[in-house]
Amino acid sequence: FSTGGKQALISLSDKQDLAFLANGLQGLGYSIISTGGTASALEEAGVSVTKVEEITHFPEMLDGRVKTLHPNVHGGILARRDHGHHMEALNKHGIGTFDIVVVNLYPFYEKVTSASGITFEDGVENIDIGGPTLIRAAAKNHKDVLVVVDHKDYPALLEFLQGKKDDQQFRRKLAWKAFQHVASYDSAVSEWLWKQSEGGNKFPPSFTVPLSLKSTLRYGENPHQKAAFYEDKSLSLVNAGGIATAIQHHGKEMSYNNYLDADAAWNCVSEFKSPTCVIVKHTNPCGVASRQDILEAYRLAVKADPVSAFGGIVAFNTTVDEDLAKEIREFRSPTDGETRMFYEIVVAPRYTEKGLEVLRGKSKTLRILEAKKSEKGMLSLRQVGGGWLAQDSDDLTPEDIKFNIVSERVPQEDEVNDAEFAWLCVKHVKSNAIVIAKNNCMLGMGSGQPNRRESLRIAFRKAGEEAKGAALASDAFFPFAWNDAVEEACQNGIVVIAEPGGSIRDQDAVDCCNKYGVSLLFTNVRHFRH
Ligand code: 93A
Repeated sequence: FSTGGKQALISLSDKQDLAFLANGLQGLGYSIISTGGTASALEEAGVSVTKVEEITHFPEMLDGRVKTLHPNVHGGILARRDHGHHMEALNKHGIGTFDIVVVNLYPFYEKVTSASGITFEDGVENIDIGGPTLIRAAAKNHKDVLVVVDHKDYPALLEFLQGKKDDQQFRRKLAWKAFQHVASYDSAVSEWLWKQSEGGNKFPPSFTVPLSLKSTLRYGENPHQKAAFYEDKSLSLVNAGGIATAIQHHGKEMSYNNYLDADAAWNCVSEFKSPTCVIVKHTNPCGVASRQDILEAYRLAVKADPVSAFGGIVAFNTTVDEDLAKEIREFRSPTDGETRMFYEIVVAPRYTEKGLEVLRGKSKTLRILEAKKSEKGMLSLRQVGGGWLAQDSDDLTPEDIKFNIVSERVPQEDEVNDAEFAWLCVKHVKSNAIVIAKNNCMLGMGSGQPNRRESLRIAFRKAGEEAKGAALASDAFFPFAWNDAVEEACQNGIVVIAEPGGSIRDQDAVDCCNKYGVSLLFTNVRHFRH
């Protein structure tokens, strides 16, 4: 069974492009050795193949648990070609060397996360043992064995084999990728086992996030910072959506800040049920409006703060069709009635052909993203010096929250709607956050001030006269009421205030609202966003 010739071992669960690879290898003079399923697939494709059993002299055993775990296989992979006694040992036992190992693993992650579900036993059965062992062995001996784990690398492999000079860099890169592949596989297995043993607790003693490089970025937050963007492979496998998996249809490459802002805009707009437009600048929504007519929603979102909207990110939760695209292209800034609005990014769940065409015509640089809503129940991670903070993402919506009336004045139904709308907006504004809203439209917002009263004043400045009769939401409670934020809100014509409550001076806020005849709603839920 030792051919003395060039040998490739191929064992694949995902058999995409298998025939292309095998034909290529055979054309270059390689004999192919394969495990059962792969061998059958090759035979069907008309490629001659030797079954691994023929070199191990063992049938595949234990329902396939033991197929390639044999010295005749691993000796042929691991032997050091430059060590005489290694090669003598192979000779003595009649073992041939493998020059190429191509393996991808049992689809464990896809199986345990499949919508139809899977039993614990089936999960265990899908843990690949022989495959990672082949990959690790080949990657260790990469100096002489090429290891391929990704069908996208088949063309590069064939090209490399056709080339004249050997390149250790290429071999090392394949080995790096191989160990990455096995590491993320093992971390998926270990996390799954943790969840099975700890009743779904999200926070295991340690875990790995399988990140794969999506792109290097031109620079980071500032031009002197180098940067890159990584995709969480575990999330893309379960199709969890989010800005990382958005399709870019047009425009300049996404920058570091673009990703942050597009993420903020997309997460915010995704929360609304009726047709909504959100405009974001520096991760804060500066315009939000919901209308049955999405064109009107768009205009209102711009009007809320045209100066900030200029150069911002526009997000929709509905299809961008030709009419909407034209409106985005043509709409002139309400500040001077002349300048056409300019944006960095448009993000939406869908575009019509015409809609895309019109937007493409707006500018060469305008980035057009098609995104899928992020799943709920995700883990949110943030870095601090020397560590990471993990928490559940803030998934609560007004439907999950009780707006308890604590004032004498009972708000009217439309006022409660306004308060809920303001509440949904304030959740997406950096703390300290204040939002003033009416009739499904954000009129003003104050964000990021270390002093809540200052955020409130900024929100009022933006809302202007329109604040009269509007609702106000605060992401956290008011520590003071009299002569402070609550009284200021009452005096400025707000009719309903929504805040979490929980301050030792809550009664002051209630008394103050009663004095001015303003409705006060306690939500018992806080939406800090630091
Ligand atoms: O069951 S295993 O853990 N034991 C093995 O010895 C073994 N060798 C290869 N799984 C093993 N494999 C895996 O089988 C490979 O990683 C590959 O995913 C799969 C290919 O099997 P088939 O060619 O029969 O479709």
